[in-house]
Amino acid sequence: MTSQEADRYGGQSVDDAAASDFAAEYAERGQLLPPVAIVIAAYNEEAAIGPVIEALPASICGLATATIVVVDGSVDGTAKEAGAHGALVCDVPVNRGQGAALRLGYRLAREGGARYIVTTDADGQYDPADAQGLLEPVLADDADFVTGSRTLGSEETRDPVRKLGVRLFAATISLLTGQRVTDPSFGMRAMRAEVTGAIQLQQPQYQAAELLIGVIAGGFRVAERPATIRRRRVGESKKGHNVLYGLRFAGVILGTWWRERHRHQRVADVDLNSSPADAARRRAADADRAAGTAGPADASGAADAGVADGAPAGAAADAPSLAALTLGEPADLCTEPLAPRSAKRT
Ligand SMILES: Nc1nc2c(ncn2[C@@H]2O[C@H](COP(=O)(O)OP(=O)(O)OP(=O)(O)O)[C@@H](O)[C@H]2O)c(=O)[nH]1
Ligand SMILES: [Mg+2]
Repeated sequence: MTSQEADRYGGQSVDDAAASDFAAEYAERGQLLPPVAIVIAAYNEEAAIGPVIEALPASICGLATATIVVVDGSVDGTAKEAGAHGALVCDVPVNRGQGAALRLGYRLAREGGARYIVTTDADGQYDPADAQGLLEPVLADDADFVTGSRTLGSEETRDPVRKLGVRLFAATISLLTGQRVTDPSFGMRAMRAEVTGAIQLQQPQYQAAELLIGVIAGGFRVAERPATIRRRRVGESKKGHNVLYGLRFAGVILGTWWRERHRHQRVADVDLNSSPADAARRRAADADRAAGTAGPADASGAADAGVADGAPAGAAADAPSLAALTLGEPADLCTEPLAPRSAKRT
């Protein structure tokens, strides 16, 4: 991938420069993170970010937390406020979007040695108390990725279009992937940190569906737990109104599904065209590599490319629903993937 293409797919050079500034600014504090990193993307959230950070728990399920806030191109005092309230702040000079900011935050979390990542938003819509219920299944090794669900929990909005949109997109993703999903756009989630380095994340803004379909496609164990979403009380949505939001979200669902389908198909084709002995050797090598690379440090290498490949070659055959739907993706976007610990789904 050329550097121009890398920038088009989300800005590897921007990520690298920001990560290097972050490392220089925080030194050991950024390199020796506690087990749980809470990652927040924030854009012009000066009035909201402080109370959000203050309300976050110092530990979740007994594990200490650190908060990483990725601000990009904000024109207000978001970065300063976040820092003043104790977060580690990565202040990127250009605005790229929530997806790019989260991807960078995941990378910083992995490179700092965090074992688990929890995401939330800067606008106070999510209840910090829900984080525990999301992390528990990951710690219990029942899931690799747990998203909150307003459909299983509660929501304050009375906007019928929003409500319908969430249910429609949930049904679409469930149908396309074979994994039952009830809320594909919930911003509070918990996951094993390395999962974020093992999937391809190239959406600059609307990452939620790409992340969710990516982890399902990667054969990771996905679960949902009831959670709450409130109305935004401070500031306004950065993502446009319902119709625009809906159209873009739909585009990401279909685009990601198509991409992952192609990828799995290509892996399946390689297996079909190999002799059984070659295919077995390749799978054994994949398994060995996965066993040896299933740590945060290695996973970060994939994300360093700005786009990471989440469809572990050896996992294609282990991801039944996606094996049926897969088709391909440009080779230059691929990096050595990380295999899921199991294809079991919850
Ligand atoms: N760093 C960064 N963060 C962003 C950007 N756009 C949105 N965000 C953050 O992403 C989070 C979600 O953005 P919102 O605008 O609330 O979007 P949403 O919650 O998906 O949708 P709403 O229901 O309309 O609020 C907030 O913390 C925003 O500050 C961006 O361009 N850069
Ligand atoms: Mg919001």
